[in-house]
Amino acid sequence: MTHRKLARLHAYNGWNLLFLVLSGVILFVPQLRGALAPVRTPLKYLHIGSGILSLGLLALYLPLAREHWGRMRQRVGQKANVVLLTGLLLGWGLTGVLLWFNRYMPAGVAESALVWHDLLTWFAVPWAAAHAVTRYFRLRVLPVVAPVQEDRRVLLAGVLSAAGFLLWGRLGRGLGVPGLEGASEAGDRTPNRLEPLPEGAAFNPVPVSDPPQGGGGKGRFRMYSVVAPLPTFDARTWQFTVQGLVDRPLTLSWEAFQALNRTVQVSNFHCVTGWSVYSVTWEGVRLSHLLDLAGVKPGARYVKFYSGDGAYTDALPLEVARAEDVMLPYIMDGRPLPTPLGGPVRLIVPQMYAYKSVKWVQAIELLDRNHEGYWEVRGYPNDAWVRKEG
Ligand SMILES: Nc1nc2c(c(=O)[nH]1)N[C@H]1C(S)=C(S)[C@@H](COP(=O)(O)O)O[C@H]1N2
Ligand SMILES: [Mo]
Repeated sequence: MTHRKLARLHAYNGWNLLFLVLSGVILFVPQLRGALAPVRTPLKYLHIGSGILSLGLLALYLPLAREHWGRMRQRVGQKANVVLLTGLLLGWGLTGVLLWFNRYMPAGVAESALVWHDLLTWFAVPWAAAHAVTRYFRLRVLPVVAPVQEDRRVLLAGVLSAAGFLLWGRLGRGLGVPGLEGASEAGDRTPNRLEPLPEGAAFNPVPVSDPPQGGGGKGRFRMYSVVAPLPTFDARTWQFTVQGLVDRPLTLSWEAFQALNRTVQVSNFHCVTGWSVYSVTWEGVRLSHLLDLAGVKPGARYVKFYSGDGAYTDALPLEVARAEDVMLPYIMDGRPLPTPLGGPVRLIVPQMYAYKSVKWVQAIELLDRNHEGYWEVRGYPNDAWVRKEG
């Protein structure tokens, strides 16, 4: 009886784990953000639900564990699998719950939870694959296996899994999968290695600070874009416009934009998915300065931002838009803002989650009503205030 129960639990757990890993990887891969944007939020909740289910299955296993353990006797490999899986599920569960509620956690806690959640996944994927393959052969092809042989097989699975883990790390890095880099560098807060501006980009040279400002951000940006390939711009045709409820609509060339009063700030950057970059030095134009130049009409209550990628928008209430630290930087850590991170010019709203910080921003519009941004209409909270720092 127990045996059948165990077999059923094992099957449910296997399928559930497959869904967890697939949905988790889909949520993680930056290149899928645009294509899967409409289902991102529902998928996240399915993933959370599936995670809760896996903890439920673990709870159902507990009363059977003692008998199961006794039955395994000398099969060290099997025992190791059980311990490993239990550890994985508990680790995923704990970090998953922290991530689920990351908006109420200090940023450092959310960040570690994210790094560990990812690391456990990169370990589990090759292990589960190796386990599934060896188990398939054991059940179908080699029905009678002496425990010793079986242990060898499990050992092989372990070795394969470790090899896969390392290989994936290499591959992931090669493919520029950002989480892996973030994970391996979360401990040492080295300055960002900046990518140079793309060949032929006519935005060089930006008159960077002399001497360069800032000691370098701590942490790593995960490069996000909802469009692919990334947009490109040319300094000769690039324009920044201020329109809507203003006295003097503005159209600024790249030269004119750089001629605006420049300010510097050091601030932290938080993504709502849990990662952060600390102490980034941003240099550029204060949004309130631009608003004053254009002259905001009395009826205006919101500022809408348009990205030059043609897809991404967001908006801020006018009071927020006028805050000291809301700015349009084009220099980051003393160097021209790299194109993947929103260069030549992006928006920065340090006190809100970074989905408000529109990249490649090229136009702003003063409105008398709110505009729901790209991610807000796709399920991100309208309240983007960061509650906790640390
Ligand atoms: N145009 C545009 N701006 C954007 C996004 C985007 O996909 N496109 N992603 C937002 C989100 S969710 C985050 S966390 C930050 C990420 O900034 P980064 O790509 O420089 O790391 O940009 C924000 N601004
Ligand atoms: Mo984000």
